[in-house]
Amino acid sequence: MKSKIALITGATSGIGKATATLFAHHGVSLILCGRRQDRLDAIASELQKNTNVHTLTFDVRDKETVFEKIQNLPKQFSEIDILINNAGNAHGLDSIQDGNVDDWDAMLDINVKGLLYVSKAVLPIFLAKKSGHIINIGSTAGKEVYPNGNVYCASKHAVDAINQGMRIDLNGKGIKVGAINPGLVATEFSEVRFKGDTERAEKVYQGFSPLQPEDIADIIWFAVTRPPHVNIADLTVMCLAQASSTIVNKN
Ligand code: NDP
Ligand code: 8X3
Repeated sequence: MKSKIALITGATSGIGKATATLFAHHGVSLILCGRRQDRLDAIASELQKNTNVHTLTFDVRDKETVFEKIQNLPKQFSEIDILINNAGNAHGLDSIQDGNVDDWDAMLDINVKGLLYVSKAVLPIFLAKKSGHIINIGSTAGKEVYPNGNVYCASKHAVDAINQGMRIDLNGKGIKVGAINPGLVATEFSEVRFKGDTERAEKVYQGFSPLQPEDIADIIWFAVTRPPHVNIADLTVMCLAQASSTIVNKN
């Protein structure tokens, strides 16, 4: 794995940052993406102790910049082997009748269209060398809709469909495609969903032991280190206390 190059979107926090840290530990060269330049710089400076790191600062909604930056990577980083489509968030938790249309735009533009733009920019590299691995970060919300989850759940159901569609269309081209679908993971996810209401965000993970971002990073590492003929197509993971999108055993 030391000769491999991985591009990770949403590497400034949570699952993406934990994955970057684990990959760096194993010597995988990294292209780390996110909007927050200061965080990318700090993470890069830490991980550069273990591996080569290049950062790309962009909003995945900004299609021109996504293509421009990925198409103009320095030679040392241009032959990407692994794409982790992780960038995304929920915005709001409201009924369909009370939902904010700007939140809807953000979730569909980031979680669905942003994932498509990054994939479309990376795919020519994979197709040219007839190899590559795409890991799409879906969610239990992409398997089961929960109350007030409407558009976030729709965005993750779309990721589920895109994951299947990618695997079908890329079949026979040497490219692995698979989704990891986490349940509740204690990251900045709820902080973003509740727009900085830390108290409300913390409550989401109280009374039980949620997944940690490192748990998901471990599973991603497992997926990318399978033998060449093995593809993890779709994997759902929850913490012990969680049984479904709506059933969580809290103390
Ligand atoms: P975090 O909020 O901790 O991380 C989200 C990451 O996405 C950040 O690095 C953020 O970077 C990046 N991001 C968000 N919006 C954009 C944007 N417009 N352009 C570029 N990057 C963006 O949350 P998680 O680590 O939990 O989330 C990662 C993925 O995991 C998401 O797809 C989420 O839906 C999914 N997921 C999370 C679960 C959970 O319970 N936490 C469960 C199931 C799935 P920056 O702000 O610097 O741009
Ligand atoms: C994130 C998990 O249950 O908050 O996708 O939607 S959940």
